[in-house]
Parts: sequence; structure tokens; C-alpha cells
Amino acid sequence: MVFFRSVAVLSKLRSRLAQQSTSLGAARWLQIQSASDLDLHSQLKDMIPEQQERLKKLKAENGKVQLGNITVDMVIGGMRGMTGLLWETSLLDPDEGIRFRGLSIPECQKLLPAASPGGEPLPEGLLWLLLTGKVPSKEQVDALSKELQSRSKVPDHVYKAINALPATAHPMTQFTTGVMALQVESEFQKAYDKGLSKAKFWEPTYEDSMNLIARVPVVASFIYRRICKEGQIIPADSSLDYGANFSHMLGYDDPKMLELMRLYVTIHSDHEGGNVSAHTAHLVGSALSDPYLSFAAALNGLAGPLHGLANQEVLLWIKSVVKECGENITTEQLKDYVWKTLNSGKVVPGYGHGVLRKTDPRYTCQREFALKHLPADPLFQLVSKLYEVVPPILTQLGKVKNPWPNVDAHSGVLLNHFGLSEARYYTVLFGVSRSIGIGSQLIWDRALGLPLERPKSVTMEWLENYCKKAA
Ligand code: NMX
Ligand code: MLT
Repeated sequence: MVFFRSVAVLSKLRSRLAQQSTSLGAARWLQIQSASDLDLHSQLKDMIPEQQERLKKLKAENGKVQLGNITVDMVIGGMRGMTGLLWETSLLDPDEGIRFRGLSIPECQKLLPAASPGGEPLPEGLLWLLLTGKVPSKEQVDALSKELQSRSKVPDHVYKAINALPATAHPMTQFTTGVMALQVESEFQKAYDKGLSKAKFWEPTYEDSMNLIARVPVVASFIYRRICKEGQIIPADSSLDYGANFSHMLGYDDPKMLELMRLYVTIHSDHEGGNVSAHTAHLVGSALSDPYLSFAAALNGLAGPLHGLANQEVLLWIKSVVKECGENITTEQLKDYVWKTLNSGKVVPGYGHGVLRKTDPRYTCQREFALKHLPADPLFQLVSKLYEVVPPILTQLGKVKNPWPNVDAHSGVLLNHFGLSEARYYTVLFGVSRSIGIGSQLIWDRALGLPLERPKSVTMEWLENYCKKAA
């Protein structure tokens, strides 16, 4: 008893120290944890009251502080550059890229526990980091791996719901159907129906989010094996971590592919709150729709070609280049192909971004992975050539705000190298990864009692009249 009390006191002290360092603008909200406290749920329970107080204070003391001006361009232009959401798990800098709870991707690669020394981060470690703001120990990550395994049983009706669709249905349609079928087991919905008080909303949200994160790899690999491998299902291997087991269930056991999957899931997990999938989940969740409903909605946004489907589009586009010009394409031929794509009114998939203004660090770390493990792969070499050819052309167009590659420009050639060549499936991998970021933030949304999202909209007439008066 005394031991548990002192662990709780220590952990309170640690989070207070961490907050102080944030308010000083110094070190990030981060600390290496002791190996004793392995239970994520109790860590969160301990942290939540402090974070609720922090938000209350922020609102009371600074609620009227202005965060910039809204322009007509922003209203018409998809709210680009408009700060309007609270999202705790990650933050995107236009030049530097994503930071997960303050940590850049290279920092995560250095600090988060790996399967073997020097290896890629384990996604369970990232989940711990996103939820708590703290770098977990290897023991904590192992405990979380086991917890996720224990939650991973998928009920039979989910497979039946997916099997009711033609195997030719897009994998993302099958995936969303599977997630909707998982929703039948929502703990949040059950608890809400029984009259759960608002102060406790986060608890069944935690249950649903953790169950969702644990189950989506099983559902996703079922879909892959159904569509691509004649329905030969591979059971989970409980000795493996989250990323490795996912790769195993898909049918890929090469140790390098296991490392790739760990890296893939980690870097695709979260990209602050304004991207289409994360924002959708946050919006739908704000109506107190449970995590399954919120995540299924997010997946429908991810399935769009300007968002997550771009990874499919990139590999198909690269393969179309090879089909037309061969693997040993010259720089001039490649330039012509890019112009041909643009002149036919299409975008160059994998390039550009709504926020980023430099090369996406998620692209860079995948490039580093390729340089280390598959430098001679012909499609990787083509991707490298595109990195030289595409940005100057997009810049020449004069309207593209970011001519640099994003995460999707690279992921397909890595998966393809290890045999996972079915591009139509790629967005499902993105979706599995994003359950980690979205699930984590949904828990904090409910813990912080964030309200219904309901921005104001106006008509063109309203804008015209407003601007006339303002002139
Ligand atoms: N190829 C051709 N044109 C482009 C590209 C591109 N890669 N990127 C932007 N543009 C165009 C864009 O269509 C727009 O044209 P118009 O004014 O004629 O409508 C103009 O440039 C200005 O767009 P931006 O303000 O630079 O970009 P925006 O924030 O509107 O859109 C994307 C961002 C990501 C939707 C856009 O860059 C794009 O369509 N990229 C290709 C698709 C892609 O890779 N999506 C994945 C993004 C990452 N993810 O995983 O979600
Ligand atoms: C993402 O990972 O969600 C994409 O890069 C899109 C975005 O951030 O807007």
C-alpha cells in the first residue's frame, strides 16, 4: 500500500516537474519513466485531474486572448492556417514537420524502445508517449504489448459483415465496414445508455480506444488475406510485438519487413488535429459518438485521394511510369511524364501538403530506411530521381505552396520491395496506424470534457455584405 502511494506521489511529482519545464519554455513535456509503474490506465487516471485543472486555468486566465485574424481567404480556402482545434498528442511545424508530444521523428527513433537495440521504435511505445507525454521504459512497452494482445479478439460477426461485401470492394470500404461491425461492442455506448456521468466519460472511451487499436490489425490483415491471398488467414503470434504481429498476420515475416512495419505504424499514427481523418474523428467524437463511430468516419476521410489514398495513387503512378518508359528512365523522360500528368489536369501524388512547407520528415526517415536496407531497389531509385525532378516543376507552376514530397511519396516502394505490392490495400495500413493517434486524442477529448464542435458558417452573400461594410 505504502509502495503504491509512493509510486503515485513520485509520478505526480514527475508530471509537475515536467509541466514546470514546459512553462519555462525549456525542455519538452517528457521524462524517462521508472520501470515500476506498468499500468497505462492508472497513469492516465493520475494525470487527468492535473490536466483538467491546467485547461480550466488556461481558459479562465486567457480565454479572451486572440489567436490571429480570420480572413475571407481562410473561410473560402478550407480553413487553411486558421487555428481552431485543441489536439494534445502531436503538433506540426510547417518547416520541421511533426513532433509527437514534443519529440521529432529522429528523437522518437533514438528514445522510444525498440525490439532490438538500435532498431525502429515500437508503436506501443509511441501509443504510451501520445497518451501520457512520457517516454516509456521497455518494460512498460512490453506490458502494453501484452495488454493489446489480450484485447485483440475480434467477434465473428465482424468477419461475416466483411464477407457480405464482394471481395472486389475497395479495401477501405471493407475496413470501415469491419470497424462499424466492431462498434457493436462499444463500452462507451453501453455506459452512456446506463447514464454514466460526464466526469467518467474517459474511462469507457479508454476501453473502446484500446480495444479498437488492438483489433484493427486483425481486421485489416483478414481483409488483406481475403482479397489477395485467397482467404488463407494467418493467426496472430502472441510472442510478437504490435507492428511485427501485424506484418506476420499479413504474411510478411522478413525481419526487415517487421522493422519497416514498426516504423510505418509509428510515423503514420498522428499528424496533429487538422488533417481530414483526425479532424473528422474529433468532430464526430464531439457529438459523444463512441471511438468506433468516430474512427470509422475518419477512415472515410482517409480514403480520399488527396489524403490517405495518395499512398495507393503514388505506387500506381510510379508503376505507370515504369510501364510507359521502363525502369531505366532518363531525367528528361521523367520530366515529360510529370508534365503529362499535370497537363491532363491531375496532381502529382505524394507531393504537396496543406501545412508542411519542406520535405516531410516522414519521407526522410523512409528514405533513410531505403538507403540502409534496399539501396539498389529500382523503384526506390526512381523515387529518388523524382525527388530531384518534381519540386522544380511544381515550383514552376507558380501556385503550389509546397513542392516537396510528403509521407505517401515513399511508403509504397518500401512495402513493394518486401512483396506487399497490392497498392489498393495501402491506405488500410495508414488507417491501422492512425487508430493510435486518433484513439489517444479521443481519450483526452473526453478526459478534458471538450465540447461539441460547431463552427459558424456563412453564405457568399453574407461575406459580400460584410466586406462592403468593412471597406
Ligand atoms: N500536383 C499538382 N498540383 C498541386 C499539387 C501537386 N502535388 N499540390 C498542390 N497542387 C495545386 C493544388 O491542386 C492547387 O491548384 P488549384 O489552385 O488549381 O486548385 C494549388 O496547387 C494550390 O494548392 P496548395 O495550397 O499548394 O495545396 P493544398 O493545401 O490546397 O492541398 C494537397 C494540399 C496535399 C491536397 C495537395 O498538395 C495535393 O493534391 N497533393 C497531391 C496529393 C497528395 O499527395 N496527398 C497526400 C497528402 C498527405 N496525406 O497523406 O494526406
Ligand atoms: C496526414 O498525415 O494526416 C497528412 O500528412 C495530411 C495532413 O496533415 O493534413
